[in-house]
Amino acid sequence: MKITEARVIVTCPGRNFVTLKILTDQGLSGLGDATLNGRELAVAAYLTEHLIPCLIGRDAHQIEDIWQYLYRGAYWRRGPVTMSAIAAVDTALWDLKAKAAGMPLYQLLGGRSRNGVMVYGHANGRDIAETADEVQRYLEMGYLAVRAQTGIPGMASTYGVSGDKMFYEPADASLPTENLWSTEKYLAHVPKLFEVLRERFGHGPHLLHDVHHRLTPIEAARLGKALEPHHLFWLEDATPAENQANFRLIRQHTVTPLAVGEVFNTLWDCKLLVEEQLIDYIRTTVVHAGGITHLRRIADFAALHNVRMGCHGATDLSPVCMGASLHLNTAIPNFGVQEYMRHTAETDAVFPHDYRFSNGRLHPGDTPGHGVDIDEQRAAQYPYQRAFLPVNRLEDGTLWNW
Ligand code: KDG
Ligand code: MG
Repeated sequence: MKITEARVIVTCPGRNFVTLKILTDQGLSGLGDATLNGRELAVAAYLTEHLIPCLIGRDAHQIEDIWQYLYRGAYWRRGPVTMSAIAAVDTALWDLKAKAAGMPLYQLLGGRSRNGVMVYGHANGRDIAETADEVQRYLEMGYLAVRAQTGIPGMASTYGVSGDKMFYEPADASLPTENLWSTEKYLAHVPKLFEVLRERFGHGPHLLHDVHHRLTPIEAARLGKALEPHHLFWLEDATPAENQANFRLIRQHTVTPLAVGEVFNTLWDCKLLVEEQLIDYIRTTVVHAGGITHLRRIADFAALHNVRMGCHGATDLSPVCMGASLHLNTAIPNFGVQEYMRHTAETDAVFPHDYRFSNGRLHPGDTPGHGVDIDEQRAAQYPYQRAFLPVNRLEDGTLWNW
């Protein structure tokens, strides 16, 4: 099955998505997500200029060899732009292989290990009462796991709280918005949220929280300890993780489970965290960590160390990434949870898909491939619009982590 053509489709049905479509001499086509929020055109150019010319004429079945060719062969390894571009090629090739086999992708990855993929939704509110009502709404929709974020008194905005409850979109302006951050105000408030949630909903639902990289290691340890009575499913991105050894300090102080990795691109970014069991869930995704081929390698490595997968699934990862992720999560032994931030109706119409939500779980469907398509005519109606993620400053003006 020879690759005859590949093209990059950029579309903005409310937010930007970059999709790679690979076509073959057998008349089959495969799709891969290449979306890197706020840096979309860098990946599009990497694909068009540097990867697509190397693909034409290759055997689409040689997924591993093509992965190695694009990774080792480039000399320049790793990084979000490179790995998202490689991921798009890899995902499209797995889609093609499964279509050629006439099987849903999870069958090629080892078959079904579970009946559905537990997902968590995003509850958020301007204050604790509104967040608690939102948690209730998610539980009524059937969710078994809910992430809870709340506005902080004295802060104009914070990560994870938005006006639009179902479709949170932080890339909100054609130049970065500037937010202000106070660690003191945040640390004083967040434990109260989980106290209220446990009082109201008991210990049945899984509750999660995303710090979004804003604390230092010792502050993160303090928060983890304060949250212990409320038994979180996980505390996410408690501190930036470039220096993986920082997590030793957090781990020494708290038994609150930790999740990290949505900004990681390779196994090397998470090696120490996993090897030393400094985290409980690894959040790398199909699109930002080299596709199915590399994410499966991360999952296998994590499984050896009792770390489970908790893939990133914000709206800036397209339905193509979600479809592929659900197939992987259906097959692997060490699945934990999948984030599921719903896409808008416009996005769903551009990307018709087979996956379905029921009773707190997503089901990947059984059509051959990963089960996600693109309506190119509809996609063409939504031209690219530059959009940036915000930046964050401390109250004295110091640039901080968003
Ligand atoms: O593009 C950035 C978002 O994907 C990120 O802010 C979302 O932290 C996030 C999450 O956990 O979904
Ligand atoms: Mg996050």
